[in-house]
Amino acid sequence: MTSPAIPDPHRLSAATLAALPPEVEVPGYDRAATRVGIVHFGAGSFHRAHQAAYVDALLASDPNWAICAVSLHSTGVRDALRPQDGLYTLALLDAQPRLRVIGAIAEVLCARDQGAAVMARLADPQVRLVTLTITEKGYCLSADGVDAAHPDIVRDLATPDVPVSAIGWLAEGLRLRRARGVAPFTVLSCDNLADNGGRLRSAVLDYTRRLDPALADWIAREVSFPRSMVDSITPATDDALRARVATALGVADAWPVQREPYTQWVVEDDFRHGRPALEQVGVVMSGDIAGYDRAKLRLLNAPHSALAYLGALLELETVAEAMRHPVLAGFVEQLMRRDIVPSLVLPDRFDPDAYVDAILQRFGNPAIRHLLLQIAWDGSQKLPVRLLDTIAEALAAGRSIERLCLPLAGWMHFVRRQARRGVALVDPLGDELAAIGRAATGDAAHDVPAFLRLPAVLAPLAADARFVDAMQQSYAALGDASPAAVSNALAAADPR
Ligand code: CS2
Repeated sequence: MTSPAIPDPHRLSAATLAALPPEVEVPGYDRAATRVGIVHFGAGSFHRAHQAAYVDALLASDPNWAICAVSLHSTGVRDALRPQDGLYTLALLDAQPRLRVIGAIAEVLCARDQGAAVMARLADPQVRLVTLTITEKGYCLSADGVDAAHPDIVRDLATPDVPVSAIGWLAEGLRLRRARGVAPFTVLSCDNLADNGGRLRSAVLDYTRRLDPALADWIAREVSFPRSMVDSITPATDDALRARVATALGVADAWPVQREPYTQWVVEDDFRHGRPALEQVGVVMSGDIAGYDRAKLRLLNAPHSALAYLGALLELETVAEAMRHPVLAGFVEQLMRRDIVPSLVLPDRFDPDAYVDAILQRFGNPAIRHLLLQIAWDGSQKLPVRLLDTIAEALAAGRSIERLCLPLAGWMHFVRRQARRGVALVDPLGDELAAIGRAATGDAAHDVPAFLRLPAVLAPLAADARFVDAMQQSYAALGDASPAAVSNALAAADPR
């Protein structure tokens, strides 16, 4: 990474690294000797707090896997990290917080205005792995391939050599490698989607088949898309963190990140052209990760979303606060133990009770200010992958879905409340949802069907009369969605 001509003595950078106080952990390897071996799409906080921290540990023994971090659209991370030579601080939040400077990111680019540099990295034979954290919506998925009506995909299919979507970048990078006789990179999705690798593979194949069937065949034969499960609670960066880091370091860091100390990364061991020795830095390499990703999505992410919407209606601010609310915390625990665990097919030797205990403890960590409104983002994308399979399986097994429907009804009331307050939703379907929210009357028979008509959100169950009934009952049970009404509904849904 090119440093500014005169390094800022008041800013974290390669030049100021050596003078940091000894209690701040710094990269223990020679950064100048590392080489970029990974291109990562989605340079946001989760990547920098999670995968980049593993890679930082790995670089101590193998210099070949430094990261070129790419933001697809926004220039913020690049502009913050460039003057810092890619360095940033990771705060591990616990009773005794720890600070660690991460050196794994050797280059940071914004694809929108540095397309040629991104493409050069994707075509570089030294790059053997492309990882992604682009959030659920970034995949532009349809039920079994790519959403060919998505504006970014429409655009990329028309001009595939100047892509804007992650799928378009992957396809163009792989096309170039094939044309140049370079072995393909492995594509590793690190987002919270069940079968993330499989779904990304289907989307890339569907996309390339529309452009170049021979390329699609080559990708199908030659490229692996391992599945992975990622887990670490990562609250968004705020000014309090920036101030804390600046005080501890003695220099400013424009974009530190923070997470809980707990972290897990399970990766399916399917790499055709070499891979980093991830198992040496705490990654679980596994033959079958489906059990892990199901357990995590259903037992951590689904309860998180339940806390987010129901907690927001209760006028609570953070997850830890929601876990201290006697009725909400009890409800969510019952949801996990009585409704979600029974539907799970678990990996061998996986103890669901211990897993639930650990998650409840993590949610309650008082050292973390994890805003419910952050988790509430993108509900139209998150809720289906977190809750719908559990509900479908409960219906098939003849179990009650009463408690499982309450978080969904909570989301609908939340959408309505934000519309009435004039607060914009962070959601790719924000406009459609705001229109439904504004037209909502509070009457379940009127409001619920409007949400169910949205394509691709609750659509897979929208024709099931048992689901529609249960949703209307849950929505009605939440009444006017005031804190008192929500508390009553949650207490009534808890049979203890
Ligand atoms: C959260 C996740 O924001 C959210 O939707 O549920 O980001 C969650 O914190 C992580 O998946 C934990 O690994």
